[in-house]
Amino acid sequence: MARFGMVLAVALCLTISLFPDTTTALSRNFYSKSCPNVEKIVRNAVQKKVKQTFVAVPATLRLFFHDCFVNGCDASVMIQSTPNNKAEKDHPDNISLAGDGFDVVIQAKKALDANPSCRNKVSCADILTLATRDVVVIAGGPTYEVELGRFDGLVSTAASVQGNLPGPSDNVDKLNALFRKNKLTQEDMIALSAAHTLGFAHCGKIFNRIYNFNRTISVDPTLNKLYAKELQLACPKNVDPRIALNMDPVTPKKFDNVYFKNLQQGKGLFTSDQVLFTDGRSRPTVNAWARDSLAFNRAFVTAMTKLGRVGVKTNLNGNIRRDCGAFN
Ligand code: HEM
Ligand SMILES: *[C@@H]1O[C@H](CO)[C@@H](O)[C@H](O)[C@H]1NC(C)=O
Ligand SMILES: CC(=O)N[C@H]1CO[C@H](CO)[C@@H](O)[C@@H]1O
Repeated sequence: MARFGMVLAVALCLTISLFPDTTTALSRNFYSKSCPNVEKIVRNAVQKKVKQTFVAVPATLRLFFHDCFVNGCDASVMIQSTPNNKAEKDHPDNISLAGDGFDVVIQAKKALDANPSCRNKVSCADILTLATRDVVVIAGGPTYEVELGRFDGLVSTAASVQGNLPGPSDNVDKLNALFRKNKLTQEDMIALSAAHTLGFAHCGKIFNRIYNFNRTISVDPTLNKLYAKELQLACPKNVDPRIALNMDPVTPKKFDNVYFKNLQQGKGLFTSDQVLFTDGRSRPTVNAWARDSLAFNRAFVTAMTKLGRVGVKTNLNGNIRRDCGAFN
């Protein structure tokens, strides 16, 4: 009987290792043997890059989100297009994936590769995940342990972006549906949306809210009146749609819960931000986190950790890229 139990246990172990469950394959000490200083090396490279340009902070955070929502957190967003393959980064939705986010990962990879034991041991997907935590901390956000062990994806196509990223005019139903597809709840969605406490957006994304909302009124009535005027000044009718605006008009370089306080005052930049307050289903959460920044920080850490588990690749359907921008 004991013998049978043993055989069963061995068989179970074999099954588990042959078919790794992608949600449990991640661990905090994945590189403890192969590259024990991975966290420190990445953090130093990120800090160096951010000292050169703060833009790297929001750029990295957004890059991580776009990577995870399209084909999983597998650095597929980093792949450069080739004559034969139009990659994810060349889909029009990428327009503000600022080059500095890509460069954060490239610089951190360079620093890792300069270390003989880490050389080509750490996936680009994990580097991006670590760098994202590091930029959040630099901007004043909460720190958290990062799960590691993602492998880099073997596929990246512009076509795969279509329909997988939220748009600035989305309502709560649309946002919930997209996030649910990635096993994220409405609370996760609201917490992650607060990433818009940092960074920039382009005038072209908000023209509809400040000039021709619909056939009867020009300005979105959920916009704070004074803020709408400011936006019209910053984005006059025929301005270059590439002109950039702060997403958080109050503390644009600080990761904080002011995002939610802004929503309470009608100062959400996008429709997709403001609806979190106007829709009665999400408003209680916005109010709670506007009041309690620690509760928000906890929810953000939970949501980022779950985001980091989306579509993770294993050694069976991924690898460790030698160059984050190209397949091996
Ligand atoms: C909830 C639905 C979301 C929508 C509709 C949305 C949409 C957008 C859009 C349209 C922009 C500006 C692009 C431009 O004008 O160039 C933007 C910027 C940004 N988004 Fe989101 N986003 C969403 C969620 C998220 C999430 C979950 C994160 C990260 C966790 C995120 C991080 C950022 C950051 C940091 C920026 C600023 C980028 C920069 O300054 O380079 N967004 N987002
Ligand atoms: C325009 O928007 C306002 C405010 O949301 C709404 O009351 C009105 O019915 C809309 N008009 C049209 C023609 O869609
Ligand atoms: C940064 C980046 O890769 N931008 C590209 C986004 O997609 C547009 C349209 O396909 C390209 O023209 C940009 O070069």
